[in-house]
Amino acid sequence: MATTVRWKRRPEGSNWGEFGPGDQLGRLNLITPERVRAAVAEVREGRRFCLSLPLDFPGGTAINATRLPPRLMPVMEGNQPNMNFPYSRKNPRHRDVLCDDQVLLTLQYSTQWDALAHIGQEFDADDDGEAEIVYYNGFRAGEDIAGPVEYRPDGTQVETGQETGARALGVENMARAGLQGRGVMIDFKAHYGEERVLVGYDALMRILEKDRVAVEPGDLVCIRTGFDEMLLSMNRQPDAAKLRGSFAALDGRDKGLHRWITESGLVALASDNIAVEGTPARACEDEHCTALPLHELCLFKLGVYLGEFWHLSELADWLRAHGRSRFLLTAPPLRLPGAVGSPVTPVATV
Ligand code: UVW
Repeated sequence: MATTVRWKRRPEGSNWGEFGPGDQLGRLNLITPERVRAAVAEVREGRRFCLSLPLDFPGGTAINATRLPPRLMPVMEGNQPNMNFPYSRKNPRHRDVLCDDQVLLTLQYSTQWDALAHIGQEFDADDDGEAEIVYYNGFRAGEDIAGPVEYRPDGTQVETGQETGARALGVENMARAGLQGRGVMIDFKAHYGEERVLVGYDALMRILEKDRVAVEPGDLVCIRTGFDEMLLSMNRQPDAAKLRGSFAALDGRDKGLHRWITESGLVALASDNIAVEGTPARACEDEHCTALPLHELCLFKLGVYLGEFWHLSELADWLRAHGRSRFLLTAPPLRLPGAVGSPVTPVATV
């Protein structure tokens, strides 16, 4: 990968270039060996929590019509499915039995990470007066993030003949970095119960102060809203309207919150809900405004990762009962080259 600067203008409030012109890791650069040692020092009991939902949750397509539940299938050998396949069929002396499967998996259906290639913007990074599609640190649609069609500014689309995949900013970068660090839990449910509220900077600061939670550079911040418990109770038949109308979520349009995310040095925001930020975002009066303001700030401007549909309730309850908020978090995504998001089975150790 060339290390020339890819942009002449960078978005206001972005940190593009601060980790180098070819940087693809973003804030993961802040998880130094010293910070991993600090995370490991949070392990006192040796107890572990699985922070993933079963990957067939939420269930169906009511939450997102374009993301499908995983479909398991046997690997086929000719027309013969390799499930409970007796080797004796091939060689009567063999007694082995084989199961071998494959899956059709929407990578962001359930507990997931968004990679930095997940959300870009139409932005004039080369300062020629016209916006082009760019991603974190100026990586480009087409050259770096490839898809089957090019969406042109005049509203047309043409086939590219390219294979789909992120040649930069893909999820494999997070995996190769060995994503592990200090998790910090912020418990909205303990303060708001099931009430639907958008939490901005002021309210967040009150919660941090009340619960004595400190967020430091390099931290992986988890926000428990209560969404996961309700979702699990719906047992794969989610009532999308009820879920969307319940629980506190971050107010993505709150400028104070943006400042805090920028200045805190946090590396990731993971939540048990659909999008970390409340969706749809509050109405915006500007001519151009982003539909997903925290996605824009985090993935596009700062190289901060977003985790969604995490299963946080058991850990959050345990931490609160023990007067703690910090833990060791180990959460590498799949090392799947070119993917823009990934299922993850995060493990918290306390
Ligand atoms: C979108 O819905 C676009 O993304 P996410 O899954 O990150 O919320």
